[in-house]
Amino acid sequence: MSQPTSQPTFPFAPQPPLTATASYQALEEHAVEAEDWQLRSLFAADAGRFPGLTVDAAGLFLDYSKNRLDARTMALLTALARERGVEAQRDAMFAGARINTTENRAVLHTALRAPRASALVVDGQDVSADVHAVLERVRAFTEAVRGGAWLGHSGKPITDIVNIGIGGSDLGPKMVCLALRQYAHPRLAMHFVSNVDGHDMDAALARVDPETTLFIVASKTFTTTETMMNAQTARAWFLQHAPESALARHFVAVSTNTEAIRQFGIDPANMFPFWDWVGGRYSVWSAIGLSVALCVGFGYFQDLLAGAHAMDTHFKEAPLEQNMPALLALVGFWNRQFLGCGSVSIAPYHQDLSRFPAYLQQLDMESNGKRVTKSGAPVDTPTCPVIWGDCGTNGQHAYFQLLHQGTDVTPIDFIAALRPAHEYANHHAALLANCFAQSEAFMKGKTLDEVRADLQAQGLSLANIERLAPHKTFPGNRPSNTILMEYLTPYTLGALIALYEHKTFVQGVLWDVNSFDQWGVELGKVLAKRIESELTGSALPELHDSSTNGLIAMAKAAV
Ligand code: G6Q
Repeated sequence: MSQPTSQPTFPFAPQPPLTATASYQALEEHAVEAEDWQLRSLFAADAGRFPGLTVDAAGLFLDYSKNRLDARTMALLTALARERGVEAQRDAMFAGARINTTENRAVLHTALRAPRASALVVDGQDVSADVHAVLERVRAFTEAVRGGAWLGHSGKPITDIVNIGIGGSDLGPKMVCLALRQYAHPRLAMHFVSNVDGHDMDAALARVDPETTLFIVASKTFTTTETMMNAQTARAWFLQHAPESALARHFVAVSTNTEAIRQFGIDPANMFPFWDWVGGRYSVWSAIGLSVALCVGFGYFQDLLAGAHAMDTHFKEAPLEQNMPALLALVGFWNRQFLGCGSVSIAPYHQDLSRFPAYLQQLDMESNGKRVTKSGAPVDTPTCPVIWGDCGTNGQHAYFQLLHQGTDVTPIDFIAALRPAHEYANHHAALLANCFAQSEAFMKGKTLDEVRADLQAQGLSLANIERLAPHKTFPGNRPSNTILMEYLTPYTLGALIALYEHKTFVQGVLWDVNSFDQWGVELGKVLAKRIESELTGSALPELHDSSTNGLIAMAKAAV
């Protein structure tokens, strides 16, 4: 890629405010009509609702029928997507246009999972050739480490991999290694250190042996404070046990910054590069996925890429009406804009996806947690909802209470595999039963009359029935999506991640925000630098407010 120039080359004219568009106004009118809709009635009135509001793609199945919408709602939403230029902007992203306007960068994570034959050339640079050259190096390295040809300095095979990175250089690799633990190499234990909190590094170092540990310093910029401090600490720890000449067998780096890697003391031959057009939270497909490739092997890493590519192809080619990422985005947009839902809960009914909600939290909230449009004007509607969640069935015994009976309506994405990777068939039946029962319960609820009838059948007195019935009533009519796959495999996981990436992209286009920058993380970093020097130096904190001054004084007194 050529260096960014000062002038963005994004080819689209500024968008009108969302609320000024004809299709948004049509949706506002429709939302008034839809206000009293009950999901129970929508299902009762239409036997074809399930086949009509479901879609298959890339090994995934999406059921969005348990949302408070109908075919007309979807037609209006797809009209809005067209009016906002979703298809043209999608094509611009795939072609390498600099759609990240505030950083003047292309957004090409899709090129990382495209076959070599796709031959994508951007600004005269053969992107596909660059991507596949690095993939070849990842293949050779992972085969050497996994096969035992790559030895530690004292001649022993590697047993532990410590990935040092944060944010996009941590969340993706960590989530994927956990999700694909069934495919992991039996000799290799994976560790992830991200937090600048020394407890994180301390816990990892306590579990590994310097003779058989490989550290991967994963940082796009190679300047991130947390990662640099963790990498220095790991290096110093390692050098307490081994000579400097041993570093090359135990430290590799993944970055775009060769010079900083050289200065750190890692041999550039042990550096796996990527490019400025890979955003941190979209980087698991790049060499940032080195820990994944080491864990599951290059073949399965390629399957992960292939699943994502299959979803890319679907996203690029399917009409919006049958386009899974677009539909997921439009349904979420409807819930956010017209039902006023301020948060979305992610509920994987698969223990190995336990880190998936945290991964999506960054993907969605760092991408679309914005309040100005691409041209800098305030967005005239709410944008990204809060994303949170945890595994089913655990969540059912904790916060599902609020989801069922609380005052806020929170849409839920249920995610499950139809077949397990274990042999405990009774567990799997119970798991799926809970998943489907929850979405049914959120949809149907339980009316006051139904509760009364139940209590009466149990023989309660009238007084007790009236006392208890309001507490046992469920309003229902609460929206959810269900995403199913046959098995959780590298391929279906790749498709699932890409599904949410493109969903995020489509919503960003609807709101007209730049989904690919993250200026909101900067201010705290700058202030932390200043406070760190006050904590470690002798300077008295005088520049802050009384709260911050007081807290700094307490920390200094505790030293
Ligand atoms: C993601 C963000 C952010 C980034 C981290 C780590 O999109 O940009 O989470 O990944 O701040 O950055 P480095 O990889 O440069 O250390």
